[in-house]
Amino acid sequence: EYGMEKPQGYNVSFHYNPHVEYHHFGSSHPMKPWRLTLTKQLVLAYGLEYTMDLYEPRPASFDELAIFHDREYLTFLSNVTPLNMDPDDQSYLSFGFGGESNDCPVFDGLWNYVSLYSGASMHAAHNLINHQSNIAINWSGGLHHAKKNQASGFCYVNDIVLAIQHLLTVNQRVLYIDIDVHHGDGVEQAFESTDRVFTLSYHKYGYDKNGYPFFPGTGNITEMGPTDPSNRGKGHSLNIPLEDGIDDEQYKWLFKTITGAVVDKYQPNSIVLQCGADSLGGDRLGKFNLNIKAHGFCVETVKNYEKPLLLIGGGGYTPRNVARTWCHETAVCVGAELHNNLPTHLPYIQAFQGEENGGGILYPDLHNTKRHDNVNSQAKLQKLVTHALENLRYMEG
Ligand code: V1P
Ligand code: CA
Ligand code: ZN
Repeated sequence: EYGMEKPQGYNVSFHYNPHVEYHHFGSSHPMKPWRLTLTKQLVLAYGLEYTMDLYEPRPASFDELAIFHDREYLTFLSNVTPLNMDPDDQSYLSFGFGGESNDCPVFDGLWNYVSLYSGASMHAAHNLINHQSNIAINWSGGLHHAKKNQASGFCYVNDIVLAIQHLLTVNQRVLYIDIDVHHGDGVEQAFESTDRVFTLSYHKYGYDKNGYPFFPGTGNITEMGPTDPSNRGKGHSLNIPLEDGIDDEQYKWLFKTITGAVVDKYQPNSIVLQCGADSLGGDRLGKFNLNIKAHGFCVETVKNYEKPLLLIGGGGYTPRNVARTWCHETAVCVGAELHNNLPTHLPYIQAFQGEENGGGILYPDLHNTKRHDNVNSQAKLQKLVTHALENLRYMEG
């Protein structure tokens, strides 16, 4: 691979295997892979495919997934089907299936699905390693809750961990940033004992009025990884717990201040940004009030650090807004501005019409569409920033 001519100019690559979108978690399940169909259609309708290198990556193999995951877990995952599964089986439960909420259902083609989104993240990492891309995008990935031997929160295989492991074959330090409304616990845990990955997650944290924690219930500001001074991972996780209703200006300020400080201090060789779109206003599961351009501001900010960048998807449960956001962020990567009126030749345009506000446009006002009052006071956020910057001092030995 070395010795090859490095391509001229600035390259953005788009890694997408359309077979992912044919998988269904179940009709009442919030995770809808078809949001990826909408995303791809928007990207094409705006003509963004001419500004990027497009790849249709092959599915990852069992052995590739076993670089992070336990083989017993993968064997189970590759064999289980809706017809042969046994809800009373001990391994079924211990591998994270079943349970009251059934967050991780067994569905047809599950193994194919996990291999496809993981293959795309690994291929995107591969492109960064070979200097074929400055930014590599996989909107089908970002499944940050999966553990090495357990499915969790709609995530079965952790494509992010696999991609980072791949980057670590050539990069000394990788920075992982997570703007999904949920805590990126699986990635944090996977790298808790190394100083070669720094994990930074912004998320909602706290309890609802019935005393139930917001999923997954971890990620307070005091959680900074191992505390043992002999552990190399000490101080290499930073969590930014936020409350309901955070708005554009607050989030942008927090993101720029804290992420900037982490980049200055940690000096990563490459960056992985998980762009979960459930942090938008009006999300079916999320609690924040962000607009599309504020979410995209995070991508723009990270792009401006000028490091090899892997952009991946994640959560996002109001499909039309997921598609709008990821299309906008694809445009941010290639440096294009998109007109607000959706292209009239867009297939599935019905999905973007007939909304109370936002019908037929790319940038609807999402602020308070689900009426989550903003309970983040400026004083609390200021204290949070101070605490976060203090935490960064624990990074060195
Ligand atoms: O809150 C839970 C359960 C309750 N148990 C004690 C855990 N599960 C959440 C899972 C959210 C997963 C988010 C994934 C991601 O970070 C990355 C892709 O975005 C949950 C929720 C909720 N409102 O938090 N599961 C469901 N809703 C659910 C609803 C309908 C059918 C199946 C699951
Ligand atoms: Ca997050
Ligand atoms: Zn999420």
